[in-house]
Amino acid sequence: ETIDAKGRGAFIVVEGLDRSGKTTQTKKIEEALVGGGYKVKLRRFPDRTTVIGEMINNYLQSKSDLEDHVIHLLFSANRWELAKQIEKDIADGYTVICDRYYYSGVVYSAAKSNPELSLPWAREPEVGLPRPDLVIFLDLEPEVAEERGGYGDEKYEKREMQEKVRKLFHALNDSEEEEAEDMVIYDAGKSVEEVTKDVLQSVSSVSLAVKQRLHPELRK
Ligand code: FDM
Repeated sequence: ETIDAKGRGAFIVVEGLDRSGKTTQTKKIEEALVGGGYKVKLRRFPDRTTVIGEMINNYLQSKSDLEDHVIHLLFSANRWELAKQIEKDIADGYTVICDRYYYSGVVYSAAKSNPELSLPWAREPEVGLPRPDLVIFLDLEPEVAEERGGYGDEKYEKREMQEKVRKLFHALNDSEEEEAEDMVIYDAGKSVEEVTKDVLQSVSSVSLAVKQRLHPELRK
């Protein structure tokens, strides 16, 4: 008899700057959880496979130019169009590991320093989306990111932007907002193995807490 048959899965988000090893660590978390007998689904935002995702992709590759509020709302709409599916997967017992989520959404838009697009404005469209059980922020100095082979050539992969984004991630983590409660910061400047070790400590305790039904409901 399996008492966990109807238990929900955990919702885990990995956030970070470009080159911080998000994608690598997401895969490591998946491996560890699958090894521990958990059912896992991976996701990433932006999800470029939808119609909205295609518009975002064109913007990031500078094939189209969009007004700051418009692209912000498209990133948010891209989460909303997949929110029900994420809720369903979690209810079905899958642990969902997500490479970027609304923390990137808020911080990258606010980093543009458009006086008409403040951080509080940026948060508003995200209200009501499924709230993660854990957000891992992989922190990296932009200098180290550049040593790691430099950035790609998408829209935001510039030193100045990365520095602002990093400051805003820290500001969000130091704020009174609920985002701060969810976030754990790890130094992504260490070796892949060391970062994985750090990250898995948080992941294990959160997945176990969810499995033991200490947090029965997914929050919004
Ligand atoms: N990004 C990502 C945003 O500006 N807003 C968002 O809501 C999300 C999810 O898109 F520069 C930015 C962050 C990054 C770019 O992300 C593409 P990936 O992880 O490199 O695909």
